[in-house]
Amino acid sequence: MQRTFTHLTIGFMMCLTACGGRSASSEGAATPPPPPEPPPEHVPPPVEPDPVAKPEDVGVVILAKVGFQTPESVVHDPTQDVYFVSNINGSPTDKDDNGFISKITPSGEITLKFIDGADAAVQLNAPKGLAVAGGVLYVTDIDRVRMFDAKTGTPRGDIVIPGATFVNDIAAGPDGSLYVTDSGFKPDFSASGTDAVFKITSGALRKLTTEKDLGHPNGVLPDAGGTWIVTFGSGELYWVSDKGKRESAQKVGGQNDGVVRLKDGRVCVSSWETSSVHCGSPGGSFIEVVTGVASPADIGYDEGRNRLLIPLFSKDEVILHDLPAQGEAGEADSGT
Ligand SMILES: [Ca+2]
Ligand SMILES: [Ca+2]
Repeated sequence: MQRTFTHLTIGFMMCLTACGGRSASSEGAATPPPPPEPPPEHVPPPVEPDPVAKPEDVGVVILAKVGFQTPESVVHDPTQDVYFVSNINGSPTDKDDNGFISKITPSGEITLKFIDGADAAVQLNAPKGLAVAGGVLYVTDIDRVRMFDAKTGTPRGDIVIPGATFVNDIAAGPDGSLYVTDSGFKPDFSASGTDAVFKITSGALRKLTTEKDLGHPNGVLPDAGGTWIVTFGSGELYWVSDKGKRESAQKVGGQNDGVVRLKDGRVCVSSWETSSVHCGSPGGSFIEVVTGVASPADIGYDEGRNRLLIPLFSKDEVILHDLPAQGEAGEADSGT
């Protein structure tokens, strides 16, 4: 495995130097800090023709071959102005305690194992959804939500979700409560029947809806009174109110994973089926704003920079993808 710290930029070169993040080895053993890496190399884009960039793009940075292992989610912590990346490292359902959380600065400097399951004090199996609220980094992990100090990475306990099989995304709502999905998968990805949307308020867990077939809910985007959900199974976007009512369902993409809201109000959904990020308004049409991104998992959004944060689950890469400024937005694509 190549250990070079590689910075691939397409389009406008925006990642500067100083990308001296540690490129720690992938197999997450309890290793001492690795010896200093050779100087970072800037290499031209290799043969891989990912057509993620378009001339209209302000900037696209691909963080590749830096040690990510099955990255599932990227979230922006606006307080510290850093991005966190969850790395499942292995199967999404294995309790192997080798998961880790990376920390990235907006210019691309990486602390690969900011939080590491290999540390004796840290339990992390298959970290997926991430949320930052009140100085706490929330991390979903198969059947629970783990909490860490967002500044230091120190563990702060966990919230068990009884019976859950595949706890996936998490996000904080405007009232400070947390919304969490269980995608309802067994290790072989057959249905476990535990599909659910939960709301956690002051540590108390409540199942929002008792409906059986929720289409394998994945990404969550809370708003006042409930949350938008995107589904991996049925390829939908729908709203679940705090009263448990499911409404406003529509098809978007397919095999949907993450969902964020842009500062211009549009909602963006990542789709494995189309290898794209689709943006639009619920109830209206959606267009592909970013294309050619294979296995785009739980996307994040840096509002200040109007930047999508896209983990490529199967490629061990993270893309920092600036969007066109407001007013000239969105039509950068044929929208097939
Ligand atoms: Ca793991
Ligand atoms: Ca997800």
